[in-house]
Amino acid sequence: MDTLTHCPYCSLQCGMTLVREGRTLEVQPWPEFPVNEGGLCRKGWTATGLRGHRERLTQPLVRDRATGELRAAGWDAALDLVAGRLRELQAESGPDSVAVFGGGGLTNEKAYALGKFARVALRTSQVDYNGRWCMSSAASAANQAFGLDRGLPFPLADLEQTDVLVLVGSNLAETMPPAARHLDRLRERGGTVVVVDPRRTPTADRADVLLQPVPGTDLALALGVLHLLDAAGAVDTAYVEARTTGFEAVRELAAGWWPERVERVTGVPATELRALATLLAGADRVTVLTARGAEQHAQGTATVLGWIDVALALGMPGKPYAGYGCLTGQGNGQGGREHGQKADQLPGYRMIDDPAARDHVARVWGVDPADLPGAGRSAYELLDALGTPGGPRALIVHGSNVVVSAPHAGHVSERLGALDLLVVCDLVMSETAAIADVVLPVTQWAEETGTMTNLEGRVVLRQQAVAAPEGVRSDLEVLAGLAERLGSPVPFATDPEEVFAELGRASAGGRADYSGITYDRIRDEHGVFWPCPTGSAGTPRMFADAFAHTDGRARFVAVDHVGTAEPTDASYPLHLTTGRVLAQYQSGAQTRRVEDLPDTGPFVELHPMLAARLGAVDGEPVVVTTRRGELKAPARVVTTIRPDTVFVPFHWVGANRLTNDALDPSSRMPEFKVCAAAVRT
Ligand SMILES: Nc1nc2c(c(=O)[nH]1)N[C@H]1C(S)=C(S)[C@@H](COP(=O)(O)OP(=O)(O)OC[C@H]3O[C@@H](n4cnc5c(=O)[nH]c(N)nc54)[C@H](O)[C@@H]3O)O[C@H]1N2
Ligand SMILES: Nc1nc2c(c(=O)[nH]1)N[C@H]1C(S)=C(S)[C@@H](COP(=O)(O)OP(=O)(O)OC[C@H]3O[C@@H](n4cnc5c(=O)[nH]c(N)nc54)[C@H](O)[C@@H]3O)O[C@H]1N2
Ligand code: SF4
Ligand SMILES: [Mo]
Repeated sequence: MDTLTHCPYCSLQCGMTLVREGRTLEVQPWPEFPVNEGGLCRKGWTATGLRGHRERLTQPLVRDRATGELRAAGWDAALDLVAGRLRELQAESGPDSVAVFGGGGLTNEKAYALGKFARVALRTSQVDYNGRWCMSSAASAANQAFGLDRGLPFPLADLEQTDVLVLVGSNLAETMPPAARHLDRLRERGGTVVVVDPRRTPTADRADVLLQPVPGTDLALALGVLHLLDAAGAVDTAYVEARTTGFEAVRELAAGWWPERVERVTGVPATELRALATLLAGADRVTVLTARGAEQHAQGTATVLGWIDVALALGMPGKPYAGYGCLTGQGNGQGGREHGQKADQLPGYRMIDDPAARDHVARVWGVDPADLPGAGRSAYELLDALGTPGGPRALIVHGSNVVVSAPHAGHVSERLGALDLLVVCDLVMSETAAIADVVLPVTQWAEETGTMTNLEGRVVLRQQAVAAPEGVRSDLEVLAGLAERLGSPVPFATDPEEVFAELGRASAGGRADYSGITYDRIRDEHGVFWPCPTGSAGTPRMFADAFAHTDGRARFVAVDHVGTAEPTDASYPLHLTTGRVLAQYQSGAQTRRVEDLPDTGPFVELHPMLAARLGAVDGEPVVVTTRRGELKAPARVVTTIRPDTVFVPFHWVGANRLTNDALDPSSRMPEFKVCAAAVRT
């Protein structure tokens, strides 16, 4: 039996065929699916490695108060217990004493059901998700600049037809390997790829130009580019006039960022900056893409806005094979932020404080709009408030392993410890599940059906290929079971296709309108791009004629570089940055358990010059300290990193004990990508 489906991991959502023979399940290519054309990365090829894994959770577990151990329990007993405790806590401390935490890896159906569950069954405002840590700064910037946020406003393959591609803080050769084909094809066509990254990554190895700035200085770099473009008369004034507002303020600001000043701040030689500006000024089609390297900063939104300003000054957004895009990250990083698991949002990318949005969604849900709570706390602020006076006393987690992946993780673990009740729904005993009071085992990707929205805004269908192990329920069933026990005024559907149809109705008329999309259409068309109102063909390319602001114009936003939240000093003289390696995914809860993927543990990348000064030896342990914690891990001495910067991957416990919880004022994204650190042997 062959099933066409998509990978369980990143936002590329590579198509794959799952071939079932007897009890075995094998990953095979799906060559016709256009996004990856049959290619997969190592994680995709080994994705069935968690099936039948000995550490797979297959029964609910409840912590025994006397012994402190987790003990197996029946589903009814576990759900009764959870619902009973939630009711008690809410009776004592009000609806907001219960919080819900979701994930950008959840299907659209789950993300939708989770948001509805929080607002309708729990009537809590306290719901948010790990997408705050992922692309929220790019989302916030795109909403400000274009009036709408869809990661890539064009199909990924369009990259091949651009002339200059600038990747700011993306290591896509390791984080979405099949996408790197487009860089090669673009270069074969004579185009140029520019990478901006403090490390010479495998992506930089496939590029023509590498700029290696000090972490956290990308905005200064963007302002420097704008300065030079303006000075050279390379601003597309006709476009600026016809399609944008706000350029003058940006021009004034950029005037103060002459190349030598940019060099002092970013460490990028003025000659390299000039060469980049010349390259951009001479190109017909320029595409700028940002990823986490540019975004995961306390000034992440401003940084993305700075690069959008560059794209707008060149007249690119809306032009074919050019413009700005963000490479989203999690499997459903895009859809996960559209359907209501975000603190300030209702389905269809509607805002929860908009009366018309509340009316529309309440009608679909069959409740009174007045009963819907308002906006709640953002992800980190929510975790930070757990167990504090006035903060949530219970937390339900679906699809995130915050003990490993949250910034300032030592503090987050303390807050989790202060809860009256922690419920974690997961497939495996993640580090977060391991400290929960109740663990509920859920189905994994090949065992269930649901839609995901990939980095292009293409809605794809993951189809069930095998039966779930006995004793395991889907997230939709868990939510429905809890909702019923909590006395929800309306029932919750458990059939994904039915939930998707309801989501479509709830999203109708919203910015992310899915109402014209059906499972059958997705099957027939290799995915459907939103916005897709009923009767629409879908929208692969956006902004050709107008941007989504009511006046149809894009906004230049003047944003100045202020620097990182925690500058280096004598005690912490180095920049610490964090990120990914090819073979592991996120908190590693899934991939560390896949036998065929190398599990190296954390390591500390540093430059030979720094290593020599510290007496650090390749392969021998070093200790990284920050104001928040310390990590001992083997040194990896590499010439590819800046000598003033160290890099630690975050797939294992440890990196986030070090990271800073400073937040971007608008997206509330934490500054994962830079803090001040010291290293010793
Ligand atoms: N193998 C693998 N692939 C993944 C994932 C995974 O965990 N593993 N996760 C998925 C998810 S959720 C996401 S969000 C994406 C992330 O995809 P990427 O954004 O490509 O991944 P990162 O490694 O977090 O960061 C990218 C680069 O930013 C650089 N960087 C660090 N600081 C700065 C800075 O201040 N400025 C600039 N310009 N660059 C900087 C790092 O050196 C790194 O090479 O990957 C997705 N794909
Ligand atoms: N230092 C540092 N920290 C970072 C980052 C960084 O670059 N540096 N990147 C940040 C980014 S971009 C991201 S996206 C986050 C990600 O970090 P997390 O939010 O921790 O993401 P995952 O590791 O994917 O966690 C998903 C968990 O849910 C489980 N799971 C998977 N599918 C399902 C499902 O369908 N239902 C349920 N109930 N559970 C499921 C998995 O087994 C796993 O335990 O990390 C952030 N943390
Ligand atoms: S690139 Fe992403 S979606 Fe594709 S196989 Fe690898 S992890 Fe899966
Ligand atoms: Mo992410």
